[in-house]
Amino acid sequence: MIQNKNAKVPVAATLAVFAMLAMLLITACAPPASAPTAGIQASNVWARAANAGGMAGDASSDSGDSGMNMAGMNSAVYMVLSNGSATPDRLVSAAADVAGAVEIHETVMDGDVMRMQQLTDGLEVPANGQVELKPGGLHVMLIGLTRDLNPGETFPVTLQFEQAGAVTVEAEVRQP
Ligand SMILES: [Cu+2]
Repeated sequence: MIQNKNAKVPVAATLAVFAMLAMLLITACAPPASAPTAGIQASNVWARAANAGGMAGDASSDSGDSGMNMAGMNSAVYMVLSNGSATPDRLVSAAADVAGAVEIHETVMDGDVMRMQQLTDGLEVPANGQVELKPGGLHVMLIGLTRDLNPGETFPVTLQFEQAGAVTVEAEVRQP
């Protein structure tokens, strides 16, 4: 009986530690493709499917009002940004290998015309709040695609926040 007692205490303690570690791991892994950094979580990250360009016979008569002269086509990344901290944060820039340039844009109505404009001061994510980037609204603009974005593929996007620092997420390509 004494042997049993001696053996039981450390086993129970070890099990408790294991259980705690397991819970921590499960918690940490629950939101896929999100940052380990405290505060900012990006969820439902997706990008609009697009061709990088160069399709013969497809004269793009799109009257570009932004004066972009990039060779490739554009796309955009959408997501929900959640800030779990008590401090407001700000998405200041973004980067992705699949595009020549990446900007933070908003879509505004200019009379009957939808226009996009760059948010040069970035995008605030309120304390304990969230911001949705979605078609027709806020988005991360991919300018001058360097390759096709085919539905089902994923690619990394690195988001730079004032407080949380760099947060890399996986964007899933979708045909909206
Ligand atoms: Cu845009």
